[in-house]
Amino acid sequence: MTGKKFATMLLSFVTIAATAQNPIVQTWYTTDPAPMVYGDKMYVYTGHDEDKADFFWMNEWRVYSSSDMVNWTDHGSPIDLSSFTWADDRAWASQCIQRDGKFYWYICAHSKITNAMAIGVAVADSPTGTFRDAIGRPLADGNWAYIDPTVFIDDDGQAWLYWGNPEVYYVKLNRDMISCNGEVQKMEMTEEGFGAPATKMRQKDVKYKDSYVEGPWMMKRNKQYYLLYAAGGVPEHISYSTAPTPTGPWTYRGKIMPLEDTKSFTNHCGIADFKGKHYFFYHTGKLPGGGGFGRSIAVEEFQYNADGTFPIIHHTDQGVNPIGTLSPWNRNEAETLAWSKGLNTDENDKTGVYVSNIHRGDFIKVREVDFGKKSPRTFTASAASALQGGQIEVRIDSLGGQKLTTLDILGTGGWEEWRTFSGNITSEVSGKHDLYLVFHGLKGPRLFNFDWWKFEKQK
Ligand code: FUB
Repeated sequence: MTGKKFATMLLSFVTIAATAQNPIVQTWYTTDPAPMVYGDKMYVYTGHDEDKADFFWMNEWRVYSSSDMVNWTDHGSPIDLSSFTWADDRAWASQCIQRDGKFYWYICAHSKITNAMAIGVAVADSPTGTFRDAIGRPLADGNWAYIDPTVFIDDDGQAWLYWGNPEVYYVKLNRDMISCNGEVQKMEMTEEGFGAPATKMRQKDVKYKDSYVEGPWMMKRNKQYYLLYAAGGVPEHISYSTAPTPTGPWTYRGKIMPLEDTKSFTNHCGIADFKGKHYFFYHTGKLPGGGGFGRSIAVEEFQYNADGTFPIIHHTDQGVNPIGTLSPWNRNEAETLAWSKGLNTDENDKTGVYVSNIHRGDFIKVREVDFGKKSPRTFTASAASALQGGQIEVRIDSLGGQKLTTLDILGTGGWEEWRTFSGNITSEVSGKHDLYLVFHGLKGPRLFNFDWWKFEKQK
């Protein structure tokens, strides 16, 4: 890419930042979103495409959460391939579910036992971990079709696990969620059920309505079972089928997210209801440098049609509206953000997750920061720098908006040697604003790492 083309691309990314909420994570490429509501938060479990990948070379899974659907907190990578002694490659799609106070995270990965793909499960006491392999071996192993698990607990308490490319497999789970009740079954893939019969039954000269590919998402609504999935081959769109029971017979219902220029030839969806709204998660290739192997998760709000069918959902840059506010008086993690440019996150056992790879001109945008009636007196940030540090310029409403202060960050003697820095607020602010933390310093080197920030009120 020429320098001019890259500069133009970056400029449009910064311009989009004025309004965009999609992709919802900008610090890493994230894939295959699986939403889960727990408590007053929406969690999203994702895969992670490596930078500059030329295949789905994926090593870890990640977790994000939000209480307002616009500011997302990065909880890092609680599990990776090394969490499963039997896995050695392809940390592909996954889904987590809560039962009896424990969190079960179903994943797929390449198995070194069978040299094929396998489905595994990790368990934790909290939605963000610490997760560990629940059984030390796969739940189902030995088939290249064993990818993309989706888990679902029916109203009668029966848990079901589904997965598969290019056909759907399923099994009942025992109440413990970590063992199977019976043999793995293959779903009957009929033309009526999925728009085309199973791959080997298809006739060359027949143009089918649609076809199941991968990425199933199982859910139930008003006594009806819904199976959503990536469809149509490469490139993929999202379609769905419904059934009166969890195993069929299925009726093909049509497309949900048709083919659009998302810059990703795969798509993968997940649905969750949160605070009275319906959300559709999916992925695109729309971060700078992204594409088919550099994907990013996104979300849209939607309404079901009156008859319970899905509407057509288009991908947008705008994403969803905020459904909450953020208090500036709390300690806010730097990795809780609505938009950012140029940054990554890192983590260690002591600090947890923090914002890293900060260079001059990078920034964080935090939405819906509610100062109420009282203007703050000081701004405090925790940062660390093995070099000379830099500055955090604190602005509201836009990148060039009203400046509240400029905070000097000094060298602290190490990238994880944290110190707090405070500065006086130099102009008045009240009410709800988007907050911009803009990073300045020497052009070129990394400036500092950033762990958290807060404002303090006037006495
Ligand atoms: O992310 C790797 C693979 O790409 C997933 O398992 C598929 O669903 C597709 O999104």
